[in-house]
Amino acid sequence: GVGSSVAMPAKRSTAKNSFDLSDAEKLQRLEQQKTDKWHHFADGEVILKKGFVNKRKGLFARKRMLLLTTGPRLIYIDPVAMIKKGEIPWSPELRAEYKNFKIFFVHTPNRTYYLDDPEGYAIHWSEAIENMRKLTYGEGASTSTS
Ligand code: 4IP
Repeated sequence: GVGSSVAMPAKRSTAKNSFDLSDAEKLQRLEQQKTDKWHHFADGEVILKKGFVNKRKGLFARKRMLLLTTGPRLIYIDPVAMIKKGEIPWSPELRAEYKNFKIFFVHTPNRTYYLDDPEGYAIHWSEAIENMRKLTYGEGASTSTS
């Protein structure tokens, strides 16, 4: 009958990476995400990666929860006050740079964000952000000027 074929989610064999979610996958993940304490900061988008980072500005670093969501968006939250503090603005010029195990940068036209992952997975962050950039804007976007 037709019943079984209707329930089959579209297989995305052309997906460039794990962030390229089908509509069905997105709905499923949003449903699962409702119990996540960071869900309401994600503005209805799927959280693709999250973790604590120290964001340095001037002399001091502030501990923030960083969310990479579909959209794409990069949202940072004060985990003590549980309030959103800001967003790293996406554009084709955004570029993530891995410095060492703990440190990575997110370059934007108006600012470079200095971030550190105390767990030492800075490379995962920079790769995730770069993957999202390529998925959103294409491989050719934002070629390095350095
Ligand atoms: C603040 O320093 C925090 O680092 C802010 O980060 C930062 O804002 C401020 O920069 C900076 O002055 P103090 O906490 O020592 O005052 P957060 O917003 O995460 O709390 P952003 O959001 O821009 O990094 P300014 O220049 O944006 O105000």
